[in-house]
Amino acid sequence: MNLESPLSESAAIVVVGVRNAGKSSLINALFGKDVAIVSAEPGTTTDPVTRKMELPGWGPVAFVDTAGIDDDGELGLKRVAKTEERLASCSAAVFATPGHRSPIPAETTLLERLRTCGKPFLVALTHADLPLDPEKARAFGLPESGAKGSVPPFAVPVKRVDGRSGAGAAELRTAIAALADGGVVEPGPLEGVAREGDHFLLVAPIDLAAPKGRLIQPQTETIRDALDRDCMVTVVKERELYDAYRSFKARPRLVITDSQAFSKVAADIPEDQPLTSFSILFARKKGELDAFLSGLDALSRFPVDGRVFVMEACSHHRGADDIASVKIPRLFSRMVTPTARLETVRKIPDDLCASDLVIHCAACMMTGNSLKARMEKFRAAGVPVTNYGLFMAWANGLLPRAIEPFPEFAGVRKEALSREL
Ligand SMILES: Nc1nc2c(ncn2[C@@H]2O[C@H](COP(=O)(O)OP(=O)(O)O)[C@@H](O)[C@H]2O)c(=O)[nH]1
Ligand SMILES: [Mg+2]
Repeated sequence: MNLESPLSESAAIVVVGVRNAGKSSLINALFGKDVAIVSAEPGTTTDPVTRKMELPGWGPVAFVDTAGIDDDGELGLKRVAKTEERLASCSAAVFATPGHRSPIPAETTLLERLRTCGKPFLVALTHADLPLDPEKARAFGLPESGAKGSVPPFAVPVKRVDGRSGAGAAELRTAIAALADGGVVEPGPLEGVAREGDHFLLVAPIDLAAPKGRLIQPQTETIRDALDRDCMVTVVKERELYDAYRSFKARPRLVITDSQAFSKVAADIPEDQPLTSFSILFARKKGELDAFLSGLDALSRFPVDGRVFVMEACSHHRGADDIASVKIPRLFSRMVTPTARLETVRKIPDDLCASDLVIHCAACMMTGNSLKARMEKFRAAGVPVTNYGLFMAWANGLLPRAIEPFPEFAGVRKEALSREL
């Protein structure tokens, strides 16, 4: 099944190995159709290809084809770097190695890398239609043909597949499904916040930047999570919020807004109504809320002409009042310093070190692991980082209110108030 859902909803399983190991053929065998380019010419897979399937234990899971880890030349090294990136952000890996050829040093290095990266992985011995190389058999704990005695089993599952005919693909799929328990599974956005029967009020601005005919990822994921937890959900635009709110018999457990509408929403609901934003929910879901909160400290000691990268993870339509290129810069100049230099970027810039702060988007299209890999880069560069939602909350005077709904921050508002008094 080829599911057209955005990447972040699903885990990613990356297929790695040396050139010509049979990685692309393996993916085709797993899907039972040609999704990846197969060629006898080494170095054919230049850009990782991603396709999804539904696997027990994983739900929709994206398979990522990669270029060989032993690729060389200038372009080749770029491809290797991309593969490394994919490896850093994946949930699990399949190590593809040709069963008919002896192990080579690049494979030993890659295997060591997989062993130490802490992610679940398994070994797929491709070319199962050809005789198994004795050395490879020994390396992966398989009995050599004709050899006597037993061999110690390899630490992770080892499966043989014929990438051309697809023989062994079903067993491989089952083994990959079984990796799910050890895989990293993100909690739902309402984890720890929702109890059965709770009512959530979602504010979803439908402006020019909204995609045609559908809701955006954080909205759909939150609605689904609320329904899964047997909660009620009401969704309104900011214009209907005032009347909708007053039509309820009881106050909602939580109001969740697009952070762009924070000020209007806060003005339309009582001061003691729990309120947060989708981007704050998602920062928490991806395990980075604490890091983004401490990034806000940079605002109090921000250099007069400091530099800020406003970083988006995906391309979206930029409306006239775009959050990244208009709203955040406007608020920044009003609330922090009018002479700051803000740049909107989509990739981590080469001169990251030269910036004083990164304001990152909600990362709703990124997996927790790929956000983590990005956060590592910011840390390594010594650049503080926060996100859109927390910056907007701060700029609108809604902190700590916007984090108080989470059990780990319960009572922060009272604490902050008593400190002020
Ligand atoms: N006999 C046999 N050939 C295979 C198998 N898997 C891949 N090949 C061939 O090996 C070559 C490289 O395969 P490919 O999947 O492109 O390798 P990649 O570079 O790792 O993606 C192609 O000619 C494939 O047809 C297999 O299981 N058996
Ligand atoms: Mg390939």
